[in-house]
Amino acid sequence: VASVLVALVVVGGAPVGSASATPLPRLVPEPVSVQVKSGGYTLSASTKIHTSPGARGVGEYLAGILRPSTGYRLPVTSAPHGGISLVLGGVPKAVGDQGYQLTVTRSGVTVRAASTTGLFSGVQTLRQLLPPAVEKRDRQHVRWTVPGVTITDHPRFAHRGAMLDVARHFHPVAAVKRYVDQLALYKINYLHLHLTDDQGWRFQVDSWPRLTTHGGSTQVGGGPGGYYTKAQYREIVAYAAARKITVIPEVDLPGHTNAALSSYAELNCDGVAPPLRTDIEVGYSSLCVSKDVTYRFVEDVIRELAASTPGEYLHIGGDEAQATTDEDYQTFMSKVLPLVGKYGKKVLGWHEFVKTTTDTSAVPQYWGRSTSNAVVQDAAARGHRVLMSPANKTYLDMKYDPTTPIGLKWAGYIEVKDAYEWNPGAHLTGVPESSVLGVEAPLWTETIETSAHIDYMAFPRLAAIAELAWSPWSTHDWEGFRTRLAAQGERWTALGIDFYRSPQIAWP
Ligand code: TNX
Repeated sequence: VASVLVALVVVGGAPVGSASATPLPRLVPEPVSVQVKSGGYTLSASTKIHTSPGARGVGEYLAGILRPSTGYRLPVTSAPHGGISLVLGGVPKAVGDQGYQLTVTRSGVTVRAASTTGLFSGVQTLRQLLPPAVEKRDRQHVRWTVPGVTITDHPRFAHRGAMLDVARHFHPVAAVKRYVDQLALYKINYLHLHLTDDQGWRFQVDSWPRLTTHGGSTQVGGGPGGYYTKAQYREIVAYAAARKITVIPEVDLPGHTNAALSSYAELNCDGVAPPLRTDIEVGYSSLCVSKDVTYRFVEDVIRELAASTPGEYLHIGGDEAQATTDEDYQTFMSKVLPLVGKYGKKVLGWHEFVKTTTDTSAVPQYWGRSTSNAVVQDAAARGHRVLMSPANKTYLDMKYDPTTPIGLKWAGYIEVKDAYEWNPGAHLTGVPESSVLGVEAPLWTETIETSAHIDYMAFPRLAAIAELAWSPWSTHDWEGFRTRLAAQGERWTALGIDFYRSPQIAWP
């Protein structure tokens, strides 16, 4: 009689049971616990996707991934049966709001979670358990077997983010959606859009129309730029929401505002509008802190942006305000931060702004290179949560090495191992894990012009940051990560992502 249980291996602790004939699934981010069993479920032309009431959207999303490559109909039904089941409820408390359990036996696949967000994360794991060819958009002749596993999983940090700078180079709606789809695969749940900067204003503001018609009309290098209409912005927000990703809009203030200053002469202290800028200098522009019109302008922008934002955060920038005196910066922030609250939102900002507030709901985003920072440490001690984006670890616009054809290098070269080998919960002196809200990987776009550029800079490093943000620190292991990342490469190829083939990884 053949042994039913071939192997039982628990990832994240010591291996249990006999050495496995079944390879461990190569997942990113690594789940909290994976048990490999014998057997497995093979999809067929008659497989159905059963969903609990309220989870139909997740079922349709899964079907949308599976149908083109499998060629199966995969109807989404509410009648319980074998096949694939997405079930709300019946999970232990430890799985929490965002976690899930996934069980695969010969008769089917069951994902259980307390929320559709948890089910969606489970669906991403299920996707990665299928052969990489599942990502292709035309029919593949492959045996679609999901290995027998029991997975229990939940995130280390509630906030797992990526930022895209659409100001330096404008990235059209389709490019943003493509990035959103890629983020979803790695369980990232926030997309921060850097909507305004010296070179361009990309969010339509009805009360100040020249911000986009003039301020959005160019970009770094002098190309035509562009902007999102309110309807297009809504489309991005809805597309992200359908993938359980919340958009965080950023309006960078009071520096990084040349596009606005160029659009409206009255916003300048001297009443003269400067020309549009298409170079990559920073630190030369500032709103006029002493003028009343500045605060009417900022309030109009915040009101319209908040009305387009279902999420809880507005990002007010606040970085590199070298053209604003310390006193003016303090004055400006003390007037502007309460406006965010007035329109029902919480403040996120680049970390330096946090010295201007005692409101502990405001979140500083740490972007420095040092492992100690007095402003952020003091903020954590006062009770602020911190979003971690250390530039020398998480900045996806940094070159991998001196040969990288695009990207910047002011924060150093960042190879895959550099992006992976740090601990967000212990990186900054005086900022313990309990003070860390999460991790975000920013992608500034001074040199990033196209989706192909985004793909090349984000992959593989985005996967490293996503794992740091999701997986328990106890599973952190460079050798294991390298192996699992190599398998992701096949998936990226199937998705048409032309990623950086880091020599640190043994790509197949
Ligand atoms: C610094 S990081 C900036 C951005 C640049 C970026 C380029 C931060 C808050 N500000 O204005 O685009 O470096 O890497």
